[in-house]
Amino acid sequence: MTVARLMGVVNVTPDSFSDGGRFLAPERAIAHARELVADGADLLDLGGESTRPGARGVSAEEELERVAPVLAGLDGVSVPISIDTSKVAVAEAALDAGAEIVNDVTALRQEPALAGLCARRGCGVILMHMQGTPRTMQENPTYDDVVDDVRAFLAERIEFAVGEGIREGRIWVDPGIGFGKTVDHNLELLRRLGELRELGRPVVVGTSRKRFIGALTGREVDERLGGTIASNVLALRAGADVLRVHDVAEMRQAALVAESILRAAAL
Ligand code: HH2
Repeated sequence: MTVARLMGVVNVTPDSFSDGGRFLAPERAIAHARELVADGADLLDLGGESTRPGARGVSAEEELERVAPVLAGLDGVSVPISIDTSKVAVAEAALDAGAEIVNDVTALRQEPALAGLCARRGCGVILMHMQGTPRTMQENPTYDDVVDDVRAFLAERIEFAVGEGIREGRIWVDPGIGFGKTVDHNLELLRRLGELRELGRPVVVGTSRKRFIGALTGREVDERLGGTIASNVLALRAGADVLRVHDVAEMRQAALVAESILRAAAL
């Protein structure tokens, strides 16, 4: 059994759904990122654009202005940094500044040239499923079978990425919890997460503090830690490889205990 890695979220945005504005000042984002590493993050995901439902897009210049000083301040940090962007200009500057992974919630569709950049740089690439765009994705998401549809989409995006020269071994996939999905779609994807492993690539999952947890519990965004941990522990059991979370210390403890139990069961 593999041990899931924890990806700590660092949002340098004024409007992220769970922590918007808290870490917009570079020094606060840098301090927070270092705290996440001390708490046990195996990698960091740094984002300068919110993708929450209804979010407005930002220009590459604005996005870069937000993330560049944070990347500079994290020079030499002990874990790999992923840049959460769909833009070539932002990804390129971030890779120049030491990022090692590009996390694209549009799976190389918004700017297909991002594929060529990732191929040339040999960086890691996260391909995430989203139906629609952040502005429209929650209007009326529909699927024949959400798991089959997401798996087929990711298979097609892997093929595209490999066709553009990205080594298959550098690709991770993500079902995009909350991106063009109803509560039931999210639950079905988490219940059947193991089916995404058939793609043969590591599976990343991001449930942290998301709206479906609020819908199930009636809790506000800063009160969803219990639901976040439950969903991630079950994702871990289903074979998730990377858990993208805001609350690294609590998730590290939960994962350690869950994995110890599962490992004993596997002996
Ligand atoms: N979720 C968010 C952003 N990026 N990337 C991947 N690979 N998977 C996810 O589930 C995912 C993601 C949304 O969460 P957050 O960053 O907390 O909020 P916002 O987009 O509002 O900044």
